[in-house]
Amino acid sequence: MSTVVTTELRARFARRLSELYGREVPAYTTLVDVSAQVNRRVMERDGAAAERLGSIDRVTAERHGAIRVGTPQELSQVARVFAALGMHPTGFYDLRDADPQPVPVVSTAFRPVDRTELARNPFRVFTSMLVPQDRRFFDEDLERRLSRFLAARTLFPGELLDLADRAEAEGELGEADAARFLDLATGAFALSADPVDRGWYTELERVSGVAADIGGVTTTHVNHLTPRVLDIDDLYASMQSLGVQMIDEIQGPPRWQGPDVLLRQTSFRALAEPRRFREADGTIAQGELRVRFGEVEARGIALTPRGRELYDDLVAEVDRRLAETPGRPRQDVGAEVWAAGLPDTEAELVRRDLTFCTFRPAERRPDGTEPPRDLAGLLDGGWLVAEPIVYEDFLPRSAAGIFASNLSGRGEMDAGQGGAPRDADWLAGAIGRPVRIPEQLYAEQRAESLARAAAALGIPGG
Ligand code: OOG
Ligand code: NI
Repeated sequence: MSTVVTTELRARFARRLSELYGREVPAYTTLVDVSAQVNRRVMERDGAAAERLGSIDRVTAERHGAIRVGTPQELSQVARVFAALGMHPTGFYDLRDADPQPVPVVSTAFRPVDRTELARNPFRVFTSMLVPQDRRFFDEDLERRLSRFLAARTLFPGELLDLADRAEAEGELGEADAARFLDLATGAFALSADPVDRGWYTELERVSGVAADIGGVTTTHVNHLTPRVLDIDDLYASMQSLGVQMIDEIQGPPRWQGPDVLLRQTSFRALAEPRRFREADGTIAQGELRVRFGEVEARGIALTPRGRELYDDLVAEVDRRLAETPGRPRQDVGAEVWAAGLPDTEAELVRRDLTFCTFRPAERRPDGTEPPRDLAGLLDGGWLVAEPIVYEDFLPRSAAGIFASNLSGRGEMDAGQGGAPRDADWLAGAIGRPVRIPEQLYAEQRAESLARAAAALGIPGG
């Protein structure tokens, strides 16, 4: 009997989720179509350079999803489903103190971690977990009722989790089990027709729209699915000319003359979707909620810790200048600050240890001489070629911005300490799985490539 291995399960799941979301949110299909048009335009315009950060096949198929859960138990169940798909918790994002708008969640991303798997299918899911214990958002009484509500619901059926555990342990499932697993996994993220308790939802909404979306209902759902584009400025303009209202800004780095780094994202506003409500008197009424939206992203080169520090300084500088001269578009100030603060070529970014890359021996090397022993010499002398590593992760400020731009009210929040410390180690303990650190993964890839290249050039010890 034929089997379906992890990579294929992930690719099929990504397709199934995309079909589901396209049926549920038709505007998503428009976004995917426009993204494909933009990518075709960039391929025609830039030729081979367009594929510098990933083959057009990878980029066209590439999506990230976003989901939201309520408890560490739910998160560890989600982790089992994603492990079956070869997706592992990577990165930790605390959005509770995000500037300018805090959100009562901590997040991680489930994604493939090695380069071959990413190249085969890079599907990832930004996954947020509510923190009802945080006193800036929830008082003791609300925390107690919220926790009781969350503890009483089941997001993932036992059969799904059993199949997930088997797929993780064996690295594959038989065709029939794979089909069943994919039905159940996709179904777990479909929008439920169950009525929403109006009073409870509204009470949570006063604290935060995200708290209501997570803890105000008995199920979970995919919040958005994000295609990747090669030119997000073109995408933004194209969507607007189709009459789709986009959020005010593209989040992340500005458009500038240098190579794309990290991640630029934008979204269209959440759309009203019909939902059923249970009113205080027990009757069921039709209503609507606006929680699900469309997002699109352009991925750039991963920054080293040094590059990230510089990036954070540039962001702070842009904020400072905007505070001094309000009214100027962030994009303009950003481009100006970036041009002054960052080298604008890939080679110079690598030389200054600001971006991550892998190294391979050049096809045509200098002959008759010994290779130098230092990296700069090897690059300058034409012995080694650097290839950029694409950023596979997320940005907390952009994530909070994406959350915030799609909330109707600001919610109520107390100042001061929340009293619920959370970090990557806490998360790892809570779900019983290691949480990978993105910069470490990139650094390992670089080190491995360097060791291989050194061996190929006959340099001892790397
Ligand atoms: C997640 C918002 C963040 C991203 O790509 O940064 C996000 C959510 O709305 O659940 O999706
Ligand atoms: Ni997203």
